Amino acid sequence: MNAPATRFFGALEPIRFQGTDATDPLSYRWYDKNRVVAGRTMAEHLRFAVCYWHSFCWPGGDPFGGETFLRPWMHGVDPMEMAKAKADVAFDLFRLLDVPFFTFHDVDAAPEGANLAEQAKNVAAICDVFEKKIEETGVKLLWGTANLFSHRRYMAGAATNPDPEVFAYAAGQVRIALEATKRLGGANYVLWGGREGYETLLNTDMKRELDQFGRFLAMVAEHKHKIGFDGPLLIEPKPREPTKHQYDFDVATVYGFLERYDLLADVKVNIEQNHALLAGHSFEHEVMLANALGIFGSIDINRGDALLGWDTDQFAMDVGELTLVFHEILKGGGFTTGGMNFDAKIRRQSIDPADLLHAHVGSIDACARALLNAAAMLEKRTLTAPREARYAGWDGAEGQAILAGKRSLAEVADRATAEGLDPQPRSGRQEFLEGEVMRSL
Ligand code: XLS
Ligand code: NI
Ligand code: NI
Repeated sequence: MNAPATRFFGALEPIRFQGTDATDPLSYRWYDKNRVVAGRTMAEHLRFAVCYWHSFCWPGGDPFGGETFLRPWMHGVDPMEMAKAKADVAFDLFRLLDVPFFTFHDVDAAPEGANLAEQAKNVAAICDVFEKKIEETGVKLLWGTANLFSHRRYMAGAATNPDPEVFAYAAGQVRIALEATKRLGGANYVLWGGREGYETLLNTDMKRELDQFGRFLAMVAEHKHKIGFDGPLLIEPKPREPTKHQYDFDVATVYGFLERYDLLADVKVNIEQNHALLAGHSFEHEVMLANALGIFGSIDINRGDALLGWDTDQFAMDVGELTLVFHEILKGGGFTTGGMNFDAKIRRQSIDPADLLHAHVGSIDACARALLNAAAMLEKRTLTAPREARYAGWDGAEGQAILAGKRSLAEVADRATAEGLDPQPRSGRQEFLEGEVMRSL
């Protein structure tokens, strides 16, 4: 590794699995990448990715104060040289954490162009750098994306902007980012509609905006096929922030949108814990629903704060919650192209390079513990057996006939009347199940 990267994290060796007796805080106690759990290695199950934006681009500011991190690669004069220095540090972190993937927005990695031609040139130059580093390190791209929310041109949205010229600029930016993702062998392409929503209905035509958004995604899907990009497009639901209302509100809303605009064949969802909470759902709710609807794609792993109503994007450390999430992920068959992207940021006071390491190491181990717990619960059928028993009536001949559409309302009602049905309520056994989960952690 070259000099600036080595200077930033010091002369550390990659973090290794050392077992639960280890005392070194920079070791994995549970994440043993080669350990086989439920038919796959932990690395194959978890498919961890480090995100570029929070870990290397965010300077530690908040609405009340500026940067606290003072990263050397944010304080140079030549933007392209700074981008290259940032890439050195980023790939050094990937190496130290021994994670298989990374993710980035176009403007995280490359200096933002003053126009689309310059944007294409800058992204291509960073792709040259990334291509070499991917080749050298074996770290792969989980997904790429375009930032269609930070620049002031996007203040009223990108695809949903009232000005079609903004739509056109966004199309230009997505084409560049999608083609870069393909060039770098990315497994998916993500679209988070950060400002695809509204601040006030007083100036908004929702029907137009939804039609624009649907058309935009259809164009992205067409282009994906045209260039032969194999991975799915992933929409990342979020109900608000920065807009008051975002159209990709939650998994259920996104499903309805994809169905209406005939996009289900090409688009799945990238679910984020903090976004689920903002929408009034639990993380496992969003995963279970995406599996039920057949649109589960990938995870942005982080956590919100129960006392704060915004997207705090903290590193996920709650093994109990993660166990329930992994239970649903494994039950659905696990990841295919998706993975666990650390869309999480260290706190404003976590100013040491080591804080970036501790954040990822802790969260990686939390996910590994959750995976082990979830696999054991599935093996013992801790939740699946009681769930199946609860719905067993539906597996009988009459239940199946109803579901298959072989009974009318009148036929069902006539039978219920003739047989004098008097069904008795049964316990939902919630506390028993909560105890079972607790005993599995
Ligand atoms: C913001 C989103 C964003 C996406 C990528 O809340 O989580 O970081 O993951 O654009
Ligand atoms: Ni995210
Ligand atoms: Ni987020």
